[in-house]
Amino acid sequence: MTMSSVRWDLFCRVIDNLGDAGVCWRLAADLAARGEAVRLVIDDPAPLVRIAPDGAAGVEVLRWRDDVAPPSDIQVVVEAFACDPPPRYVAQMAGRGQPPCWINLEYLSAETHALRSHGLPSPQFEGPGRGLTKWWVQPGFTSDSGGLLREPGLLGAREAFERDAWLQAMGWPRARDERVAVLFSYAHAGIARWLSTLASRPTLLLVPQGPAQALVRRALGPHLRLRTLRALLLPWLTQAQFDRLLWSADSSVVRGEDSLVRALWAGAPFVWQLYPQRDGAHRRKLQAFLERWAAEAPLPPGVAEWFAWWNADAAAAPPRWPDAAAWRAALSRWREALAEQSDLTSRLIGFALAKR
Ligand code: TRH
Repeated sequence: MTMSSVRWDLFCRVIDNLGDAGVCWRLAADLAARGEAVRLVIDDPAPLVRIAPDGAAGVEVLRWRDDVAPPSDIQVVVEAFACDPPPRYVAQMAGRGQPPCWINLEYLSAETHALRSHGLPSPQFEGPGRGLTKWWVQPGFTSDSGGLLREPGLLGAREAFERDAWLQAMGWPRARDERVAVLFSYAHAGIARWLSTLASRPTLLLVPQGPAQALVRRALGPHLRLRTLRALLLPWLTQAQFDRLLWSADSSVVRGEDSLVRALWAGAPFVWQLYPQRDGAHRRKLQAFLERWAAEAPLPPGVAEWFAWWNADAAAAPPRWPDAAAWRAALSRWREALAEQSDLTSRLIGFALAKR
């Protein structure tokens, strides 16, 4: 810890999949790279073993325990996705002469009701945190939200990236005429039909770990081939490798909020398959996302249909592939506008400083 660094505790509960740990890890590593002192308190470190096996300088990972205590010089406490730090920890925060700034970091959303909650205080009138204020930070796509994670230097590294050299180094070389597609999805009833449309042109399909691997194997058979399509089922990648995988793609399918943001920064046409919710909340969330994008750059014909298809339950035939150049251009316009905004970590640091 340097003289000027601020001490942060981040709390994370892994509910499902990789996204909770993925977002918390990126934030922890980004804060530490900027000189902050960070502890990540997590109930299940298993996802980190896969996506961040080497850790990061300046980040200490602690297993969640009810008796974890705030360090004496704690200044900011972030609970991810309203995960409720242990009551004893909260009581100890409340007992401090100068309590730390307490932030609840929400799931990324473009929905208006979510945006309205950004920056709001939640005074604690009862319970172990009585007397404290918890502040809401809502990641989003506008300058009046919490913003998006974007580490310093990320876009420069993406610009300088050479995909064929990287694919070769990873052991997945591309034939000269092959386009590259990435499939990081949940299950989908129409996946075999989608694969069949991909097979109309020479394609290298790269499939990261997850349920899509079994679906692809079932649809393509043990040789993982269909006409001019060949698929590779990938091992676990670090987050830095995962980003580069998306940078290598001519198009991709991504699923949770973290891979969505990474696909945006990658800049190639992509479809976002949201985690399906019984009450259809994911459809409203998708709609808000598409409307936000369209407010920055009109969506080319067919793009919204692709997003709808990937978020539908039925095995209907996939829609016509939209014009890739128009799709990329519409994405670039939004991406450029987003890149002009400050990033989530900078906003969090500023927010915590202002509230203390
Ligand atoms: O894993 P996800 O589907 O997580 C989702 C979201 O968090 C969503 O909000 C939640 O409701 C739902 O789970 C239950 O997708 P997401 O958010 O894209 O996170 C994936 C993370 O895993 C991302 O940080 C990239 C990382 N990853 C790697 O780093 N290496 C890999 O090999 C793979 C497969 C993933």
